[in-house]
Amino acid sequence: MALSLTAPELRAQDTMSFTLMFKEADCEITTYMGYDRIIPKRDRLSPCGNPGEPELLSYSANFIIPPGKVVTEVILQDINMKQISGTYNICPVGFDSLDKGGPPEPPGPYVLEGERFQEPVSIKFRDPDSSIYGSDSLWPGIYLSDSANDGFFDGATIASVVAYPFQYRPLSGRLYLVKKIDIGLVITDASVFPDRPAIRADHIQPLYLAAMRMLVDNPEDVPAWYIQPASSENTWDCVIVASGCVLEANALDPYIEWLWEKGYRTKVVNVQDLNLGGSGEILQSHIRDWWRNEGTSFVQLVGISVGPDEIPAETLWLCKIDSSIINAGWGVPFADILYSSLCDWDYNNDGILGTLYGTTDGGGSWGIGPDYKSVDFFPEVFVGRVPIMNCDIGPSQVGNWVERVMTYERNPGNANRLT
Ligand SMILES: [Ca+2]
Ligand SMILES: [Ca+2]
Repeated sequence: MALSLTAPELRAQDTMSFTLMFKEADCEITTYMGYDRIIPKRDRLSPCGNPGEPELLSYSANFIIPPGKVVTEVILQDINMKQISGTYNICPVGFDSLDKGGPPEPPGPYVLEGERFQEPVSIKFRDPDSSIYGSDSLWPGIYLSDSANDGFFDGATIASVVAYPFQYRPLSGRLYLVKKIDIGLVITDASVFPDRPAIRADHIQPLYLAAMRMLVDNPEDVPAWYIQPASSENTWDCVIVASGCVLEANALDPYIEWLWEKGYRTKVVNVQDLNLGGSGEILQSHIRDWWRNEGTSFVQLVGISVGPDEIPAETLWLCKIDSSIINAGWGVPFADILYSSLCDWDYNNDGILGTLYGTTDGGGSWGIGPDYKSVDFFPEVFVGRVPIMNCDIGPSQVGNWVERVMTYERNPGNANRLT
């Protein structure tokens, strides 16, 4: 989709052009409790809006751009829109609110599959926002986010832009589909060049290439802008991090042998040798080093944090949170994504990781948090965790886990593509 820009032709600042296409088959319009709902049928198309607003869909467009570049401006170049036949009473956002006067809903998709909503008694809609529903102005009336987020996937720079392919006139019930959006991304030199892996085993690299092609809307540009690691047979494809007591009990040995049998060169690391002192950031820096220099693509963490010498479980302030959510019993979630997407999760260096929204004091701010700027969700390595509790019973728990995993992997039934 990019125009004729190739590496030597890119100037310090330039505009790359892309086109997004949408069709009616990308969604399904259903009725529910007297409203019409647009159900997404395409990856990266999801419900959007704030409670009370018409629930339309947004599309997260990802574009690979040249390494060492950054997007400074997003330009809407052209659109082609058509009306969808019929008239619609689009439902307001707020299906899973606790009640009309309750706390804001916890983060999560507003659209869930049918069964959750089959008990109307427990469901109360947010009131439709009368200033929107009483108007015939085009909603949302914007077609693109006005800026792009730059993230990194395996050393490639991915610019993410939000597109709004549905537009709605509430009073007359007219619904429109944006069939085509032409987007210009103004790019310039970034202040940092992304980290990227030096080496990787031949049998693993196709996984990353396929993921990259699925991730972006301009897969034809992947060969030009994705610098693939050098082929190597001197890699640690898989790293297992476990507590010394688990390793001493040899409970993982059959699993490690199985990984080698499958062709994954597997390194085993005793977490006590890493001197983490309870810091997830230090563990992340080790994983980043393995990914960058040793060809590591898979990390299996065995154990949860029961002390400073164990594998840390960090809480990340990923979601919109305020005191009413905390009072309602919604805590700050534990998340291992910092071991997977190897970006800086503490941009403002306050020791609190992943403050993407809100404030860490439980105050009422709903704005973008200080760590938002440096975070992306594109994983550089595949990370799993076996949540065993402690050394007293850990080895036997690991033994059970190993037995189940190997039984499944050897006899996956209809799920063999997942192993
Ligand atoms: Ca990343
Ligand atoms: Ca922080």
